Amino acid sequence: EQSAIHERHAETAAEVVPEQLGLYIGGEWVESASGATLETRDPTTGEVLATVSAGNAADIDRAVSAAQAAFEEWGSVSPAKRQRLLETIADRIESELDAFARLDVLDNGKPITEARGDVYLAAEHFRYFAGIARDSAGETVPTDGSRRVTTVKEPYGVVGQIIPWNFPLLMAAWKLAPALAAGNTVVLKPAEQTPLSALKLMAEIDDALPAGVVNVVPGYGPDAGEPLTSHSGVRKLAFTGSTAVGKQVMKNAAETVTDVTLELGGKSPIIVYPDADLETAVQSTVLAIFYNTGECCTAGSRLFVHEEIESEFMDRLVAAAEDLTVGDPLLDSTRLGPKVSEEQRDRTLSYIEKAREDGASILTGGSAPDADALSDGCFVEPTLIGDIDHDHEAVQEEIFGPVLEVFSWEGYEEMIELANDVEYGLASGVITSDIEQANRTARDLEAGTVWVNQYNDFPTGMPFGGYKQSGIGRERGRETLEQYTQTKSIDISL
Ligand code: TXE
Repeated sequence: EQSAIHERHAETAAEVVPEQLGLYIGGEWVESASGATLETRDPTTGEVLATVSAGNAADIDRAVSAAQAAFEEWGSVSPAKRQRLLETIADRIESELDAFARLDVLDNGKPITEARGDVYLAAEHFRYFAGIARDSAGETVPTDGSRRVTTVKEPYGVVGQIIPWNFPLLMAAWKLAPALAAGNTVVLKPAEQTPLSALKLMAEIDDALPAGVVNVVPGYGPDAGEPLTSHSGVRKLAFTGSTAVGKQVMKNAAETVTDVTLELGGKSPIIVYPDADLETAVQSTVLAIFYNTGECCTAGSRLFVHEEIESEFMDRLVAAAEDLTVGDPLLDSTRLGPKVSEEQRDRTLSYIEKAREDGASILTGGSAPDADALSDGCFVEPTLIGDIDHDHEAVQEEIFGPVLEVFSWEGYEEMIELANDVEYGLASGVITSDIEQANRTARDLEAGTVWVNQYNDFPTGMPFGGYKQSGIGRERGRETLEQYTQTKSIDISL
């Protein structure tokens, strides 16, 4: 019950919260210039987990200078050396797998079984970019015999990276690995809700990392994020977060003509065909909307189920949602933890409330669980909503919680039109046993990823990113390495 949860979290915090809670700049742990700090809370218990230095523009300035200084050497080390650093980082993450996982559980509230998956994927990600670090090459351009034209791929220099709170360690890995593999140096700003695993990562790799190659400045968005996006010493920006802030990042980047990679929101559809294997359909849908408590930019949050099977499918989906264990995320048996913060819980609940007021049916869930043991946490029940207009704000906007809106469909053309009728285009799911149908649907969906008969699957190296307002650029893949380099053409007169 409640006191057991508090005790378990306090004991775990004593073991895994890192000692170093400052800014990591130029290989040193320092306080913020202003002396400001921020408190990060455990959303399961509401307790303060740690007090972390909070950076502002002066700290960003220091960090950018440190990264510039480090680039002079790091920008021209051999690819083999970069490969070795990335492999070392992967090793260190793996050797601390359990501690990283428990730390992200405390800081974010995600279930431990999923947190272990994040840490494994973070290490894998560094290994993948270690593998291709040696493989970034220019080309020789065919010309007449009077000249020799070649291209070389050069790093940008200092890269500014801003990450969100839903996958604290994994998002840091997604950002750092390709930037370092390409020879850049980095200033990373973790989310104010979840700065701890990025700080632990720096502590773990400190002795292996040349000073200034990665600098971490925790802080609030407007204080530390904004100055990073407008700093003239930053040559490339990568941001993951809300579409609203992404647009601001892009505006700031325009002032300094800086390249941006943006990974923004989503409102992804799942389409279930009448020939679908119902068990696969239910499992994929559960994974789509309830994985990481719905705090996934890829969350499959609009379900289109064919009317022929709607009744049976929905019975099974409601049963599966009600079967999910909501509870202490440190327990292996838990499938749904709390939302990351009170603010996020209230935001999710207010979308549900608005839908209810406007006449939608709440098929299951719809509020905070009433168990006493969970009353200190930011929990929201797994929620399914029916009878709602597709243009309702709960359908059009990203809720980022365990909330799915359900629609039934009959005609293909109308269904695809609705599936694409949002400003986002990040991911999608298609559940069918007909391969031709799967391909046709994949062709017609405006989305950066189409999962067929599964959801939220992230094989290493598969490019990931958004269509429409879900973003610019692709992470995780071979092309990501390219996005962290610029091409220099060398034209020699013979
Ligand atoms: O996001 P923000 P918030 C969506 C999701 C969520 C909503 C709001 O729908 O409910 O956004 O979440 C930094 N300049 N996603 O408010 O503010 C901030 O400090 C530079 C989807 O937490 O976008 C943090 O490090 N940086 C998403 C990061 O941006 C700024 C993941 C993300 O925070 C800044 C997170 C500024 N002016 C939220 N303001 C996804 N795509 O996965 C804030 N930040």
